[in-house]
Amino acid sequence: MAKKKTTRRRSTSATARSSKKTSELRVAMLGTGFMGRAHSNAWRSAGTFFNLPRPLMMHSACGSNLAETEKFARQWGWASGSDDWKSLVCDPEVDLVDVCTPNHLHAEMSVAALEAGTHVACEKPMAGTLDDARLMRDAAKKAARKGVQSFVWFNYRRVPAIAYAHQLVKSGRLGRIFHVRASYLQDWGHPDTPLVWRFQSKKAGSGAHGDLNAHIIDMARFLTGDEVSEVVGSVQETFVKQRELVEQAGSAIKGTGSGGRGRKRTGKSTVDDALLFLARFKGGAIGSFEATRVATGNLNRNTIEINGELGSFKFDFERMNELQWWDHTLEPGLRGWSRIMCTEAGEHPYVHAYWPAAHGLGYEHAFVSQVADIDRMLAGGKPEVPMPDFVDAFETQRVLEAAVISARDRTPVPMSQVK
Ligand code: SOE
Repeated sequence: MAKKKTTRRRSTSATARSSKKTSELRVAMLGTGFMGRAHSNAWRSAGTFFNLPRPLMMHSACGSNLAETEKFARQWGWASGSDDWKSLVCDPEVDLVDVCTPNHLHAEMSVAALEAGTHVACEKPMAGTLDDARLMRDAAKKAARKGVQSFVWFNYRRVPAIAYAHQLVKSGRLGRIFHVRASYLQDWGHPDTPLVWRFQSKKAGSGAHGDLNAHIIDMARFLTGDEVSEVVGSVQETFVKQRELVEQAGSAIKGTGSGGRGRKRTGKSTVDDALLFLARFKGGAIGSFEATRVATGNLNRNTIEINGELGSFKFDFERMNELQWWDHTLEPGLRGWSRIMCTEAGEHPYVHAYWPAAHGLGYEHAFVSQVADIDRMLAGGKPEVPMPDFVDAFETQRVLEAAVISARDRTPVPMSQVK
C-alpha cells in the first residue's frame, strides 16, 4: 500500500479526538478486498439493527489505488477514500482503525495506530508470524493502560449457534470435556488457482493453516474455555508447488487465472495447502484440527464437535443456523441427536437484533454483531459474547506456531516452549 501523503479526506473543523464514551465512533478501514466488503457492510448496518451507544461514522476507506478506493468508498458508504494509511492511523478525526489488509501489513499498521492512541480492530489471523503477533500484543498491552482497545475479527464466535454452544459449555451442560474435533475444509486452492497473495508466505505467513486453523483454534479455545497445552503431532503438505503468475489477480479470493489458455508463467507457492494437527488441552481433553484448501467438494465447511461426559454438540457452518445437540443425561431410550434452530430471540445470542424465529442469518451477520459489540465496548460496556483482543489472539497464534514447528521437526511441541 502506498505511503505517500496524497490523501484526500473529508475536511472538517473538528480536530481533537473525542474521548467521550457516548460520542460518535469514527472509523477508518484499511484494505478493500473481500474482508473490506464484509466489514464495510457491517459498519454500515450495525447501527440499523442494534441500538448502539455510539453512533457510527464511516470516516474513510483506504486502499493502494486512490481512484479505485474512492469508487469503493462511494459504493459502501464511506465518507471518503484514501491511499495514505500512515496519516489515517494517527488522524485525530479517527477513533478506530479497522485493519483488513493482507497479513504481513497487520503489525505495522496496528502498532502505529495503537501508539497514536487509536483503537484497532484487526482481521484474523492476527499476523502472519509469531514475531509480528508479539509486537502487536505488546503494543496493545501498553495502549490498554491508556484506555486504547484492540479487537480481532474472529467472526465465527458471533454466529448464534456457536455463541450458544459456548454458553452451554460454560453452564456445565457438557460436563467434563473429552474431545474437540475441528476441521475447516475448502477447495478453492486447486492447481488452476493462480499465485495470489494467500500463496505467498511473505504476505500471508502460512496457507490454509493461518487462514483456517486460526479460526478453529480460536473456536475451540472459546467454546471449551480451555487452552492447548501441547501440540502432539502435525503434518503439512503443499500439493501444488507452482502456480500461475498473474498481473491482476482480481477481487475474488482465488483470483482469476488464464483458465488454461496459452502458456503460463508460474511461480513457487511458499505456503501449505493443508495442515493437520493433534493437541492436548490443559483440562485433559484431546483435540484434532484440520485445515485445507484442496478438500474437493468442500466449499466452506467449518465444523466443530465437542464431546463431553454429559452431552455433545456438533456445528457445521454450511448449516450455520443449526446446532446438533446430544443430551446424555436423558434416559437411554430418549437419547438422540436433536437439531436446534438457533434463531430464538432471547435464547440464542444476537438473534434479537435481526429476524423472527427460523428466518435464518447469513455469513455477514456475525460481522455486524461484532461491530455492535465493539461499539458497546468502546462506550464502556460489555460485549454480548466475549471478544478476543490482541492478548487473547496471541494465544491462538502460539498454537499455530507450535503446529508449524511440530510439522517441520516431526516432534511434539509443548506450549511452554512457544513464547
Ligand atoms: C478464505 O479462505 C476465507 O475467506 C478466509 O480468509 C476467511 O477467514 C474464512 O472465514 C472464509 O474463507
